[in-house]
Amino acid sequence: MSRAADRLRLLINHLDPSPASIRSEPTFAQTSTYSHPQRLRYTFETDLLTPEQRVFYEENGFLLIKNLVSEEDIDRFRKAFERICRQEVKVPGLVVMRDVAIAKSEFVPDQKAVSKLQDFQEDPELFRYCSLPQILKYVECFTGPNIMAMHTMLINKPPDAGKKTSRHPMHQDLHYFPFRPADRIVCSWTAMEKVTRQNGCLVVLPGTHQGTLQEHDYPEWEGGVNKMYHGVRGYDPQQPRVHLEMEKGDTVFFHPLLIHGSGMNQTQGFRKAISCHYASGDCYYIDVKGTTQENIEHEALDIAVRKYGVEGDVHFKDVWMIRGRLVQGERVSL
Ligand SMILES: O=C(O)CCC(=O)C(=O)O
Repeated sequence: MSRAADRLRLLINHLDPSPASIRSEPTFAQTSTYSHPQRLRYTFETDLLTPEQRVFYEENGFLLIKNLVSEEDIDRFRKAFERICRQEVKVPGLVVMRDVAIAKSEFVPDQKAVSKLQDFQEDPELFRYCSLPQILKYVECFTGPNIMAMHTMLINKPPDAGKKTSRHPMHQDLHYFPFRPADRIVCSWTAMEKVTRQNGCLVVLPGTHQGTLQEHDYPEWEGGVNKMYHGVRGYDPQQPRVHLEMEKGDTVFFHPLLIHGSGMNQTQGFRKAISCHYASGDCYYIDVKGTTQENIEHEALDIAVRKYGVEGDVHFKDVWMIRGRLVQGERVSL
């Protein structure tokens, strides 16, 4: 055990003299106890995370759990994805994205043309991912007992066509979200196959969740950048980074201020991952006018107007209220 974890165990034991009496059924809102022992700002005590894991997340802003989602579930998500790509099902609200390097004329209805699905909350099979009990048990450690699934994605990173467009620029997810507090938001990202540096694994800058939200914009990449792929402006590529190589079913949970992205896919295969951003049902919406998030607000509203044909009185907050689904506890204010 690390010295920090040792100190933490002592601290927790010190603050919680009768742990046995409060530690039954920790995943249920009604029975679990939530406390933030001193100096622990990002995680709750729910009896699931070890002191070492809590300290790790507090210091680094991410936590990787091996083998959390079964092969069987992942294979079912893959089949659901393929059905959507073949246009056998139509999912309300779903956004199907294609890599900027794939010209419209090359359109073929299969997964080769699809780089990402967003907003699959109306697809019962894919949305099952967001309600998996083993995922929610961890999510609860960051959000608390009321949990909303706010944003869903299945990322199908294509083999790079030589223009480096398969990269995802380094960014903070909070840039996209008009709700707070940031510490009660977490992303779960599950590898649907082995992910390596070769096929473009996630890259994170440990500890950056302790900073503030930075300005984001489209990076000036020669080969082009995918729609909505904003990156931290003035990002310094010399900063220490960690490549998260993962096996199928491994899942990483990370804070929305953690700077992260992913590299080029230099293989011939498609690198798949499924993810959900969760927020506490007690989070609240903010007005992003006059903040660095105004650029993404405009873009998101433009898309909503085109997609739903709504004009005028639609706000950034509405776009998120429509997407959000309660997966545990109560929808208090989101
Ligand atoms: O899966 C990836 O390549 C990165 C996904 C990501 O960071 C995002 O979509 O915000």
